[in-house]
Amino acid sequence: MARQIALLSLVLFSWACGSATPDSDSTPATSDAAETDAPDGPSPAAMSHGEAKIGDPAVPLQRSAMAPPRSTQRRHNVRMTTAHVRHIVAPGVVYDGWAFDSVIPGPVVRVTVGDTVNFTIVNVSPIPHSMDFHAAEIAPSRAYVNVNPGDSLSFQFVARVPGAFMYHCGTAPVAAHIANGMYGAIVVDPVTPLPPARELVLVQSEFYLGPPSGADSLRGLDWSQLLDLSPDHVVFNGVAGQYAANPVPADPGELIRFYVVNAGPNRVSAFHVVGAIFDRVRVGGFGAPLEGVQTFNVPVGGGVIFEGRAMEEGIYPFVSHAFADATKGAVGVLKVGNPKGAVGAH
Ligand SMILES: [Cu+2]
Repeated sequence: MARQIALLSLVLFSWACGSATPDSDSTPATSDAAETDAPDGPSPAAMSHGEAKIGDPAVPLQRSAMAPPRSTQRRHNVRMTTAHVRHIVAPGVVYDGWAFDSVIPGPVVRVTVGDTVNFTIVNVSPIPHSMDFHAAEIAPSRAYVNVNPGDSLSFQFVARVPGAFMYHCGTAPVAAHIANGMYGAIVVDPVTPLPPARELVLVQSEFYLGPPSGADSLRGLDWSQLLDLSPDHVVFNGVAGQYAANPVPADPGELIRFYVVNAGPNRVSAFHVVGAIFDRVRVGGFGAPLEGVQTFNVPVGGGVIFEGRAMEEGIYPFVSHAFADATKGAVGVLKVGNPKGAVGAH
C-alpha cells in the first residue's frame, strides 16, 4: 500500500513538473520543455502559458500596442470628447461602454517633463463625466469637476514628473465610470531621452458583465460583481487576449520598453514576460530604476515602465502573473524574430 501511494505521488509530482505532458490543449501546460520547444512546435497555442489562443482570427485587434513617438512640442492642446459607445471586449461580447474619444482605453497622450498641457473635455454623453490626470499636480476641486451633458471644461497643467500615468473619469461612482471604460495612459518622458527601444503601451483593466440585454445582447456593468472584485474579463488595451491573437513583433536582443498602466478598477497587475527578466523597472519619478526584476506589481491607478529583452527567437507571452487574470484575458505575446510555426504579427 505504501508503495502504491509512493508511486501515485511520483506520477502526480511528474505531471506537476511537466515530465508527463498533458495531451489536451485545454489543459494548462506547465512544462519547461513545452516552453522551450514552442517556437519550433507545430502548434503555438499548445505552448506553455498559452492562456489565450495565439493567432485566433475571432479576436479583434482594437489597436496597435506601439507607443506614439516622443513629443517634440512644448505645449499640447489635448481635447477629448466623452461619449457612450459599443465596445467589443471579446468575441461575441459587446459592452455598453463609456469612453474618452470613443475608444477604450482613451488615446495615449505623450509629453515631456516641463511641457504644458492645455486640456479640454467636451461631454456629448447623456450623463456627467470628468477628467483626472495622474500626471498633473492641480486642485481637483477646480479641475476634476463634473462636466454636464452638452458642456465643456478646460484646464492647464505642467507635467513635472516623468513616468507612465493613468488618466480617468473621476465622476462618482468612480468605480463604475472606470469599469465602463473611462481611462487611458499619459506618458511623461524625462528631458534626457531614455535609450532607444521598441516601445509599447499596455493599459490593463477589467470588465464586469451584466446579463445580455436587447436584440443585440448588449452587456452592461454588473455592480455587485465589481464590488466582489470578480471580473469576467481582464484585458490589455481593451480587448481580452488581443495581443495573443495578434502578436506584437520584436527582434531578438532588442530593447523593449513597456509602459504599463493599470486602470483597474480593482485588480493589481503582476506584470511579467515569460522567458525574460527585466533589465530595469522604473516605478516612477526621478530615482534609479530597479534592476534584474522577474515580476513587478503595477498598482491599481499606477503606472510602471519595464525594460527588457527577448534574447532569442521565439514566442514570449506577457501576462499578469496573477493567473486568474491572465486566464480572463490579461495575456499577449511577443513574436520575436520569425519562429517556426508561429503566426502573423502586426
Ligand atoms: Cu465618467
